[in-house]
Amino acid sequence: MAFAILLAAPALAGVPIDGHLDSAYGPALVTQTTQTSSNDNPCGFGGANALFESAGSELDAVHGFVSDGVLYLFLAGNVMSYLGEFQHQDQLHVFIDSRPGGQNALRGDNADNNLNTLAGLTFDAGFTPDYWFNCTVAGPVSSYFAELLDGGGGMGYFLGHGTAGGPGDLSGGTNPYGVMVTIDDRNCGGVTSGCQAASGAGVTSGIEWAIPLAAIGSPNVAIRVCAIAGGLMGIGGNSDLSNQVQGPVPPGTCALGNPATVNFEAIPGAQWFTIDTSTASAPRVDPTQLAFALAGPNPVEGDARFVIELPAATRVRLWIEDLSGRRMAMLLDEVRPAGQSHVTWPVSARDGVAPGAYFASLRVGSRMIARKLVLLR
Ligand SMILES: [Ca+2]
Ligand SMILES: [Ca+2]
Ligand SMILES: [Ca+2]
Repeated sequence: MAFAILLAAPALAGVPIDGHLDSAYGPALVTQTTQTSSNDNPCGFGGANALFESAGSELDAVHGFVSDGVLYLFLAGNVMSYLGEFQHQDQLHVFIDSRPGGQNALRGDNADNNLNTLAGLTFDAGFTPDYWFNCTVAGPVSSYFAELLDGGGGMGYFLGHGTAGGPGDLSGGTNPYGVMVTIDDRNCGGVTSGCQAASGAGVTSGIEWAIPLAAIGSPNVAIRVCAIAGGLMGIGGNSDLSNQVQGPVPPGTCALGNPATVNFEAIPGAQWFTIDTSTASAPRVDPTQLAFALAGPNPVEGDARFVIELPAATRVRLWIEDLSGRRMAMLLDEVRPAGQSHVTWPVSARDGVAPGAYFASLRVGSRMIARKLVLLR
């Protein structure tokens, strides 16, 4: 090991965001019971691009848990990518009901980003989603977010672009809470093509999210989630929902079609599932409050100690670089909980690092803070 990292806070039960099911998720919360109306993805499809090319969409099962203020959600399956001349790219929609109020029937005046093509979609009675997360894959992963307020007009962002297959980072958008997502689109198991009974059990690749609870109103009770695969027929065209919903629609249900005509209350079963967030402590916070400092004297004679204060659990990177920008050491690159974290760069890990001035740089989402430190040895 090139250097030691000493963290005062307990280790996280978080998982890598790479589109692969991890044992930490445990058994599926809900499993698909119905074939896919959005084509089955044949094994071998996409060749060298299989990581982000799929000829169909299916939501085979959902796994999820909350750890240290982050909701980890794994949707086993695949999402149809842009296929050249067919111009058919499916979208994955994740609706989260985590607080009172919300939109049992989707309004048409939410922050746009394709959400309003779903206007009129009506959920089961009592399911009132407050947040919408969406992603597509076409080489890069693209992800969007919107708030679903009773009166419409909530916040909405393009969260950014990421990379199929991980590591879940999104860039180029507005992502104050550090939401992460990636897709491994290679699944060719799970359900087959059609509308009849099938099982989605056993699929271990798919769409993986890390959603800090602060991004969904910091709930500390069970929350409810509905995931749907939808198509966008033609560039900028009308949306068209497949029968791939979680919780699932019953066997015999084919493509749902125009969202404005879809009413889950009229479809047997619960088109939602539950995740318990009560083990998480996630105070409502201001995402702009972030602190980073050298904890001991500067110049630094022995171990260099840093303290980070996060308003919400989020991905954090901390590294050391010299004054010309050359990276000397990576001290932290993981999701950290809300509150204080302590990081040490021990003198014993500084072989080859000359005495002199360096920068310690902290990156959280789109924010970066640099602190100058002087090493005496
Ligand atoms: Ca709600
Ligand atoms: Ca399949
Ligand atoms: Ca229903």
